[in-house]
Amino acid sequence: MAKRPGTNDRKDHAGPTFETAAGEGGETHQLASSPEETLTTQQGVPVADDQNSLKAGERGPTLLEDFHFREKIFHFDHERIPERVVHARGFGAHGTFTLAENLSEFTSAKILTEVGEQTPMFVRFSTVAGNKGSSDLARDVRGFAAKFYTKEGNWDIVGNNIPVFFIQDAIKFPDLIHAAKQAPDRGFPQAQTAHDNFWDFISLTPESMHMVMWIMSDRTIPRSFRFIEGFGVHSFRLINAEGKGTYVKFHFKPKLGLQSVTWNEAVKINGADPDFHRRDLWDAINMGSPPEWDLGVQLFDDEFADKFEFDILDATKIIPEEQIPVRRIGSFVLDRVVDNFFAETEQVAFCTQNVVPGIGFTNDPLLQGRNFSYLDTQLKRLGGPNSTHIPINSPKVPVQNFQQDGHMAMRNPRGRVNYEPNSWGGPRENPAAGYRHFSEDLTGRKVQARSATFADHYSQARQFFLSQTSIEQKHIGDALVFELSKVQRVDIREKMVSHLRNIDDKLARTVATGLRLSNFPDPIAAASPPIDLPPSEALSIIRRGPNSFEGRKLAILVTDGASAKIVTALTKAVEKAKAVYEVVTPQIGGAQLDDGTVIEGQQKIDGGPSVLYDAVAIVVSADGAAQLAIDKPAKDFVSDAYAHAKFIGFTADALPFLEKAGVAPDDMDEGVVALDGAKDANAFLDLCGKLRLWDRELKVDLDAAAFLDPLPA
Ligand code: HDE
Repeated sequence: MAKRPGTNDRKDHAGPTFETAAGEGGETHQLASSPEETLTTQQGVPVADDQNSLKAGERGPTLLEDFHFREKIFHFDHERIPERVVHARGFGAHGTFTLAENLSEFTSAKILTEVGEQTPMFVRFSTVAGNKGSSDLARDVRGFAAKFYTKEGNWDIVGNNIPVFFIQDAIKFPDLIHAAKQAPDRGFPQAQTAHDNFWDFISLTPESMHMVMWIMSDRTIPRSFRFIEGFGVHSFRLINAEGKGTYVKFHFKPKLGLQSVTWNEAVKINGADPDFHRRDLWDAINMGSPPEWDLGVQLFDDEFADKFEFDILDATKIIPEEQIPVRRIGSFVLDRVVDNFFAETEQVAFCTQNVVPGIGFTNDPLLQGRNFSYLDTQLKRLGGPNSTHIPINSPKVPVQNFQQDGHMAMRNPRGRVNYEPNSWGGPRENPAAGYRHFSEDLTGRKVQARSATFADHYSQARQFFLSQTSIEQKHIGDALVFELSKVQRVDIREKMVSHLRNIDDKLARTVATGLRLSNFPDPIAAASPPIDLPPSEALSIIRRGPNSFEGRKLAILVTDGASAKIVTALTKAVEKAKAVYEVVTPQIGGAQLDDGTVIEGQQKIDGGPSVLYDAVAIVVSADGAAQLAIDKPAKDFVSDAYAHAKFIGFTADALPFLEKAGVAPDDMDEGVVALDGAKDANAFLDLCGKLRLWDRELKVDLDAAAFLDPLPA
């Protein structure tokens, strides 16, 4: 396994590859020497000149007769399709799901009953609010949509990395998304919720308070797609061979554990590498460390549903894992990047209604609305009813029906018959193998109403907050203060604090202090008074931390004359920890170590700030330290790593540089460690497995004051 990212672009492209040609003169111009290499038009006509359009004289007007020029520009003009109305920015990869446990007691779906069966799949991760070109580290929910190409057709779990949602009824979705995305008059702000419209809508929507706790937590600034959970959110239904139904919630659990960055890092990563998450997944897969998740299910019946404190049809509620454990029934690995981003990641079309026999729906009003929405949106986005003809959306089983024609039809049946029943032959219904909807008794009047069982908006929000470690609670407070400080209307800030008073009074006071509210508002009247629920460990990221540096990335900052022995020791320790490293140098050409060898740099210091890494090692010579001590990006490299509570290793010669960067001997804690030899390198990597030294954050953050000492009760 290669241990260093950045040199891993695949060389095995299928399809044509071209040498680029220079302009006038053509000294570097490579010409085709065989028909296979020959550039053609879309009609297959060979092209002789792709550098100059046809003109009436060298300085004359371009002629309409130039069909190659016309076709090339025409095609370019039509390259874009509408971006997704939500989840526009995404990144996908292929993988395989393997079933480990037979669920035939609950479902007839082959993918969930044939142990050992390997099902190909495609996953698209996304942010929700930003446009296609927005930055990866926006504070936002991450979409986690999976398409399983099963033997019985395609099954999609169109999930998120948060198990609840903002709203209870799909009719509010356009309002939520309008409020979150850029304002219609000015077209900004995008890819963020820190603005008046979003918090105005939220402050008037008490049902979103549980989700607010999740989005203000570190879950919305993940370190990598590889370190996020996924949730199907709604209660779905499994249906067994006898037609019996069992409720199910789907979970994806990352094998490398959960991890997030800090907000200050997120802001800086967006500048340093707006593609941070996509690059991370691309590198991990291409370097042979493909990420894996377990597929888990929470299974329950009507008896549980009737006695559970909340309505299982309410998508603003979880079922705590302590109440119904997550059964891990199989796992999936994402081990193949796409060949073409547009063809696969952009054109993939998910739909909650893509289910296979044995898997069905419940009456969750959010799910019901989604079931309508997805097909509709694909029609707009992909331009016609034939999006299943695109390879990424095509099932890997035969498709046989009498649907025909339409834009870009690629799957065109042969023969005379295109209706059913018919006397000619062709595909027929199959009552034994075909999809059967769950047979459910339904009665009721047509009403536009919300069930009273959906009325408790604060209890699980409170449970989530109280289940966090204190540093995670601080981050929730910080995020609320940050977001509400960008809200101009004081009444909206106050209204949010009124809601927080129903969740946790210390949190409400911390936020009020952080905002310097002159008045501490009363709690908002709750439709249903909050109840106290036991905390759930599974809700905290840090409590479940992996305690391992596996899959993480170390930066080794190296100058000329640095110790070759320490660099080698570190790279070996990284390999042992199943992690990766990058060498950061003052110039990209690399650095000459004290044994005369030259080490290649993957990043120049100002292009590789420490926010891009999980831990840093400063391996420099005395001269190197003196040079770095005057360089602002080099000093930021150290001071940011320190402020972001990261583990820092250093060689003795680095001390004066560290001091200039604001890490004086007095500031050194157990997270800043000297590297003298190979043993130290191994111990340092073990320490890095803790990922952060969170206590340090309280020393270096002004907002800690509001957290430690909020308004008196
Ligand atoms: Fe979606 N959602 N959504 N959503 N959603 C879309 O479909 C919609 C909701 C989710 O990578 C759209 O293909 C409605 C919850 C993901 O391609 C659209 C409602 C959850 C993706 C749509 C919701 C999701 C989408 C836009 C409220 C988590 C990206 C483009 C009832 C469980 C899939 C598209 C991808 C995409 C509608 C709420 C997840 C417009 C009406 C809750 C991961 O159809």
